[in-house]
Order: sequence, then structure tokens, then C-alpha cells
Amino acid sequence: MFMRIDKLQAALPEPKAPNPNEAAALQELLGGKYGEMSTLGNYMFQSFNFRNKTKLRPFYSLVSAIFMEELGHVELVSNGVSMLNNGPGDDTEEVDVSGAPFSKMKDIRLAGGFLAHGGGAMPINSNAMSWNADMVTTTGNLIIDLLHNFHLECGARIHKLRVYETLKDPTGREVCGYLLVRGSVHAHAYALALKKITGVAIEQMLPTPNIELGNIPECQKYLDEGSHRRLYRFNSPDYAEAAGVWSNDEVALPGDPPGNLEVVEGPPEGGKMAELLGNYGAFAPDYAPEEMFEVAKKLYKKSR
Ligand code: MN3
Repeated sequence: MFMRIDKLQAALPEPKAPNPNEAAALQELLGGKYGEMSTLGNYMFQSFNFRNKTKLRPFYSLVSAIFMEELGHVELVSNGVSMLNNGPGDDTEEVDVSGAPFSKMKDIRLAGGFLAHGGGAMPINSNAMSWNADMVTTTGNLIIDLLHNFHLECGARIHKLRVYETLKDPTGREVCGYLLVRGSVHAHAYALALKKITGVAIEQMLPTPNIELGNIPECQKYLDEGSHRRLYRFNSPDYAEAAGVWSNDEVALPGDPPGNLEVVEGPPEGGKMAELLGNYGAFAPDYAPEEMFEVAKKLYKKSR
């Protein structure tokens, strides 16, 4: 089962202006080959399909805890996309529909982001190709699955860096900075899991690619707080056995701030979700928003 927390895993600064082309670039980190839909899909089904859950508890717990975090990464990137797409047009503005009020939107990188999804995120990449189940590897062989996950996290690092290098708006850059730190944790965790099983010190290959997180300003505060050493359990009483892999016996990667690795009982501090308003000119939430707001207000009062 899952529990939901009405927060994001990281606080995102609000964009000063809509920037749908940056939102399109960020889509790569959602529905791209190495995007958050892929990490989520892989670890989710590997966790569901896991055999010998009791006998292999530390590995099952590790995959399960990381899967939970990936669901929040999908949420974080989706919010980043929606925030960057927020607009065009005033929140309450009556528009002249006959005057092509949104003519600029046909020229953006992902026109469908506005035309079909009203500025919302979708499980597609930066070229609008659908994410699909072919991105999921779940073989029933723990070592092969862990090797795939290690590759996936290393690939995700290079994608995050490239997307970061294209962005100027602080919203998308923050998403990349946070996810680079967390992706580094997950690559490290799968390397350690493989080492515990095979005896091969795969973590010595890291960081692959050779990105120093300390050179990225948006990573700095997460490194300062020790996020690169933490694995979260999101207040679940379960999955503590992940500490068998991600434990005090193991330390941060060389190049990152030093310290022991730890499993944290609880979620990251995170941040509020942005309050994005409807774009009435594009018929959201609908033609009579004030009436809908009034209905919602009455229902809210009744529920108190
Ligand atoms: Mn992730």
C-alpha cells in the first residue's frame, strides 16, 4: 500500500514568467528513456515481482524504498513542468477567442503541452514520444535487475546534467540539482547492493559519468544537509532492512562531503506545491469558474 504526502520532495522556486520550451526540455527527465517514469516503473515492478522477499529482505527493502522515492520524483518533475508552463494569459482574463489569443503556443517546442494537456505534464519525453512499458526491466534475476538499475541511474545522471545545461530558469535547474544528488544516491545504493552479493566493488566506478556535484550550485544545499548520504523510508515502519546495504559501514563517495550512509525514518523536508491557477481563456477549470469555486467553498465548510 502507499501513503501520500501533500508536499514535494524539494522546494521549487516559482518561475518569473512562463517558459514552455524549458518545460519541454524538462519532459526528458519525466518520460525519457532514463527519466523518472523509467526509474519508477523498473523499481516498482521489480519490487512487486520480487521472489524470496524474506530471505533476501535487505535487497527487497532497498528496491522498495527507492521505488517509493521515485514516485515522488515523478511528482516533482511533473510539478516543475506545470510551473514552467503556467500561462500564457491572465488567470481571470476574458479573452477574445476569435483573435488567436494563444497564437504563440503553436510555435513552442511541445505544442501539445498546451493544446492537449493545458500546460500539464505527461509521461512523454522532450520530443513527445510516449514513455512505455518497454522501458521496464524485471527479469526475476536479482543481479541482472540490480545491474540494470545501476546502468539506469548512471544514464539518468547524464540526462539530468544535459537538461540542466540547457536551462536558465531557476525552477527547472532546481529540479535537476535535487535529482542529480538523489540519482547519485541510487547509483551508489545499487552498486553497494551488487557488491554485497558478488564481492565486486562496483561503487569504485562512481561517479559515472564523472560529474562533480559540488560544481553545480543547485546541488550545494542538498550536499550540505547530507542528502547524498541518506536513504528515506517515508515514515513507513517497513523497509528498515535496507540499512543492510546502505548502512553505517559504508561512507559517502570520494568527492562528495564525507560521512556515513544512513537510512532515515521519514521523508525529506521537501517543500510546498505551487498553487497554479486555471487559465480561463483556455477553458480551465470551466466557463463559470466563480460558481465552481463557490460550490467548493461550501463543501469545504461542510467538511470542517
Ligand atoms: Mn529518481
